[in-house]
Amino acid sequence: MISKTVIIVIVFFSTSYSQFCNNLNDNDDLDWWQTAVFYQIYPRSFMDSDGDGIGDLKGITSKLDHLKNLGVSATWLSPIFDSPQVDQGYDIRNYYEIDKDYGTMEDFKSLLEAAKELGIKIILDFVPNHTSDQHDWFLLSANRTKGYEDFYIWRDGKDGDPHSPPNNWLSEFKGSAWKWHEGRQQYYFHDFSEQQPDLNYRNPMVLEEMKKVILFWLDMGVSGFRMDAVPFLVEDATFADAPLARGYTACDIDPICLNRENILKDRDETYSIIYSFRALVDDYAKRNNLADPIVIMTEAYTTPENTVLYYGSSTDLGAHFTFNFNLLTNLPNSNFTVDDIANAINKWQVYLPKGATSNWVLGNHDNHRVASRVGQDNVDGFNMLTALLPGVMVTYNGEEIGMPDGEVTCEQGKDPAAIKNCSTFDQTSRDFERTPFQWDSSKYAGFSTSEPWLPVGSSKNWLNLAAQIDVKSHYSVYKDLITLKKNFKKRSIVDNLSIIKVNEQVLQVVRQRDEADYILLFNIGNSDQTITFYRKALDYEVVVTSITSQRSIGEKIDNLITLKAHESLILRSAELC
Ligand SMILES: *[C@@H]1O[C@H](CO)[C@@H](O)[C@H](O)[C@H]1NC(C)=O
Ligand SMILES: *[C@@H]1O[C@H](CO)[C@@H](O)[C@H](O)[C@H]1NC(C)=O
Ligand SMILES: CC(=O)N[C@H]1CO[C@H](CO)[C@@H](O)[C@@H]1O
Ligand SMILES: CC(=O)N[C@H]1CO[C@H](CO)[C@@H](O)[C@@H]1O
Ligand SMILES: [Ca+2]
Ligand SMILES: [Ca+2]
Repeated sequence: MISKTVIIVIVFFSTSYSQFCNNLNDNDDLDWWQTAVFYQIYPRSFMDSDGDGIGDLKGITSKLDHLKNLGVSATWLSPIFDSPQVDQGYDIRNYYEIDKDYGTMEDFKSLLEAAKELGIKIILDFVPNHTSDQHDWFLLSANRTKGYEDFYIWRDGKDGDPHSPPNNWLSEFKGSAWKWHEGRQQYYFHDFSEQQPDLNYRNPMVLEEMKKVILFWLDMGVSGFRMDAVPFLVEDATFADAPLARGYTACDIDPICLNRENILKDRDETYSIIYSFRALVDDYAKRNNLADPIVIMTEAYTTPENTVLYYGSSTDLGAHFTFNFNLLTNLPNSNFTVDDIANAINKWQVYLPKGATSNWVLGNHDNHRVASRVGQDNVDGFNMLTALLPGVMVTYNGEEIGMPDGEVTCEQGKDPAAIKNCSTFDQTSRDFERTPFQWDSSKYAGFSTSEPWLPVGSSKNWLNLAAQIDVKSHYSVYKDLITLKKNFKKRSIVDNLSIIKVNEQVLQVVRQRDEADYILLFNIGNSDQTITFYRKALDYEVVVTSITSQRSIGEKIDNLITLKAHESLILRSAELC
């Protein structure tokens, strides 16, 4: 029986497949990024080449073969620019220099070159909302140097009182978003830490400067940008207090108690800025006759309605894609259900503009790792899900081997927002998902020869890349998935997706394409499940299996099937074209 919570999008075709097959054109591939796997590297924790305990660019270069072996198309690097590292590089002091922790400009050029040889594109993290308080622009603005006075958002205290912030706005990192500056005798605004003053995008010079930054790195040879925290680019110009969010009677620490929409975030001006960045990179690609487009991806934690605005329209193109965090935010702990997964997918599909490229994010350096959120045994099923769903797949480094969170105490912690208050560190810290990559089981997990900046997770003894190379493992499953995903590069006339709740424990995803039907069967629970599942074609065979599965590749699958606890499978119908 099908429960009423089932969300089904099933389309029955009256037309035969062979009719579509006739129209197939071998050369009609999608653009490289539309079916790409973007692998996020957190440079500080990926690979340390010089034994100072901090990951670096030479370390990344030395591990590019890992990315090549995985088959990923591109990697985006969390910020590598000169920074006091108050917020792990999201506080940039100089957009044109590599931070000394990570190496030199020469190291970066070598990385680009080596990556290019392997066919891996490099995407940089672009942080437009704020700089470090040690950036030259801020120093010049603070002493009112001509031309820089309004580079940041400066205000007098309320009613001229230097001890009273201009209004009730709160920082994402808690507490007032205003910081008194002794030198300038004014407050400045900061959405994140007080060492990250917000740039003033109402000043056209700021936008011009940021465009120069983009062009500089394009000239260097990068393939695109991931744009950080974009909903926060512009604030309300009247500086009126933000109203309390529904259900709150007071608000002075956590910004969640303020209704920030249209005041502190998600303002219309924000989208135009992204559209202007898109126009800039398109123009660059055109002027330089680049074979491949330069890609922009935006990071926006906001409502689905607002998220999709970053895509823009046919007249105002925006981001190539904007991160879809639904699978992250809808499944916050191991207590998730099949409905939660189905809702997370459908919620996104509903809002995705027609013709836009979809994308699926399972993790990043701001959220607990997949294995810790959904359970180690479900890692393969979730990787299968994001590989099978249409569009871009985004992987945070370590998720390909199913790394769980590491263990970090408040004293060892580095996350600025969390270490402020040790009593809530366990709930708020982002350090757990930032522990070093587990290359092997040695003392420092093959990451470094000395004590790493964050402790190595205890799971390295049984969970590390070396142990997964030649055996059936999360790693081998992930590689199989990327191989499978290459099938989706070709444009397909039919590309229909159905998300089906088979029962409380089993999710089915059907993707019907010209060449074949693909089916994911995913048992998220602890017990075996015998099911019958929706199928259109007659013959299905197994193409990818989870490590919890005992089935072999090529095995034919009957209508009636018993899935082991946490077993997940991708099936493929017989070749249709
Ligand atoms: C203002 O600050 C800049 C940067 O620190 C410095 O170079 C300049 O000399 C300062 N100007 C004045 C008038 O203090
Ligand atoms: C898990 O879900 C059940 C039922 O909805 C709920 O009672 C329980 O509190 C949840 N546990 C956690 C850890 O969220
Ligand atoms: C996922 C991500 O990159 N989050 C970043 C968003 O921006 C703030 C401020 O720059 C960072 O602290 C987060 O790490
Ligand atoms: C529900 C759905 O997405 N149906 C689509 C299935 O694929 C055909 C061909 O691409 C579309 O025309 C339908 O809209
Ligand atoms: Ca180092
Ligand atoms: Ca801002």
